[in-house]
Amino acid sequence: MLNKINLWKKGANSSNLRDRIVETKKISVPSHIAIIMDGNGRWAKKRALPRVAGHHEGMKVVRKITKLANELGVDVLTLYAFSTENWKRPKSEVDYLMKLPEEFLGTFLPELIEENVQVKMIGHKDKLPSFTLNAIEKAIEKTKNNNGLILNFALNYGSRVEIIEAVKHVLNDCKSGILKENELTEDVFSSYLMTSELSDPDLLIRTSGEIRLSNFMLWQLAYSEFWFTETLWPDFKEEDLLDAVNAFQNRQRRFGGV
Ligand code: V07
Repeated sequence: MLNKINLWKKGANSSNLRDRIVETKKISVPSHIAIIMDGNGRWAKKRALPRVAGHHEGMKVVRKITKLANELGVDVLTLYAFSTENWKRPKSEVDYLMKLPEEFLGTFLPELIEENVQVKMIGHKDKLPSFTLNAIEKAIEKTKNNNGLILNFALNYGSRVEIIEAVKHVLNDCKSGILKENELTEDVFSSYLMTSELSDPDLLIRTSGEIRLSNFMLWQLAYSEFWFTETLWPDFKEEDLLDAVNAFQNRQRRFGGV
């Protein structure tokens, strides 16, 4: 079965894609997939388009990949949409990026509700413009009772700040006696992070050929499998997600058995 998965040809047609989905679902699928969606600007530059055209194209890929992850039975899909470092980009680009959550949800929220997807967010809400935050909070509220895929957007997220804030919170709880020093375990510390309700990612995907974490989920990715591709995010296809999941499944088979 795994050999078959490895033999799928490039340039698959749609019936081939359906077959691959069926085969992939026969083996355990990662419960939590996290993706650093990189290469949108480069995609646009290659086409002599403004960078924001790449972000817009990337947004459509988010929809496609969410659908497939849900279909595969993935429990959590965390997408790094905007880092705390991204504020340093030109104002016009930041302004455009801040409009994408509203546009995405304006177009796709009815479908997400229909597909039983639950929208969540990690990151600091304070710096986000109110129209961005309102759109996201409305989506979180409208999908809070759904129990399909959790679509978790990391927005204005930075992992070191997340860890520092968790440490401060731990110190406070120790001072006030809610927590004893010797009760602080890895699991307890995890419960102080923004991802407290989520399992750690099993698989991290980063597109566009960069081999680094860029301050993304440093604590949570301690035991995750990493999968990197040269493919730019706007070019990322369903087949690429299946390649990543199949690679994860092959590694589990080889190293997980003991
Ligand atoms: C953004 C598109 C994907 C490529 C990476 C950068 C650009 C979807 C969202 C989003 C966020 C929250 C939400 C619903 C949708 C988004 C930003 C950028 C800032 F509740 N795509 N996308 N947000 N890009």
